[in-house]
Amino acid sequence: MARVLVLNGPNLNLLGIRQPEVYGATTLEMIDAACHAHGEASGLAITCRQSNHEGVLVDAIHEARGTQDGIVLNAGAYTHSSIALRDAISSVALPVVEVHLSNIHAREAFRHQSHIAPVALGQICGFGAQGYILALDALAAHLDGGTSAP
Ligand code: DHK
Repeated sequence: MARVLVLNGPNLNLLGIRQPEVYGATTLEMIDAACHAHGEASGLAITCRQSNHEGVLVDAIHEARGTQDGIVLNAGAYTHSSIALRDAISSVALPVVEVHLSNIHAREAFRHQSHIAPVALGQICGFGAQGYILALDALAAHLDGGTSAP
C-alpha cells in the first residue's frame, strides 16, 4: 500500500474561518477526513500534518524520506518564498504534488511564482478542497506507473 503524506503549511489550520470567499468553507479537519476516506477507498495510507513553521515543514519533508512514498503539499505562503522547502523536496527525492485551494495564477502577482513547482510532479490549483483528492489520484497514478511525469 502506497504511503502519502498530506502536508499543509501556514494559516491553513484556519480554513473555514479564513477568507472563505477565497479559500472556501471547508475546514482542514474536513479536508484531512476526506483524504483519509479517499485513501481508504483507493488503497493509500494517508498521514496528515500541518504546521505554521517553515522549519517544522522542512523536518516533516525530511521525515517522509523512507517512511512515505509521496507528498501532497500545500505550502501556503511559503510556496512563494521558501527556497528551504524547495531544497528539502529536492533532497528527499520523493514525488510531490503541489496543491492550492485558490487559483494562485489569477490572484496577486506575488502569488504567481512558486518555488515548489519546479521540483514538483505537478501543480493543482483553483479547485478548492477537491484539489487534495485530485492530487491524491495524480500521485497514486504516478506511483502506480500510470503517468509519464518524471
Ligand atoms: C494558500 C495560502 O495560504 C496562500 O498563501 C497561497 C494557497 C495560496 C491556497 O490557495 O491554498 O498564496
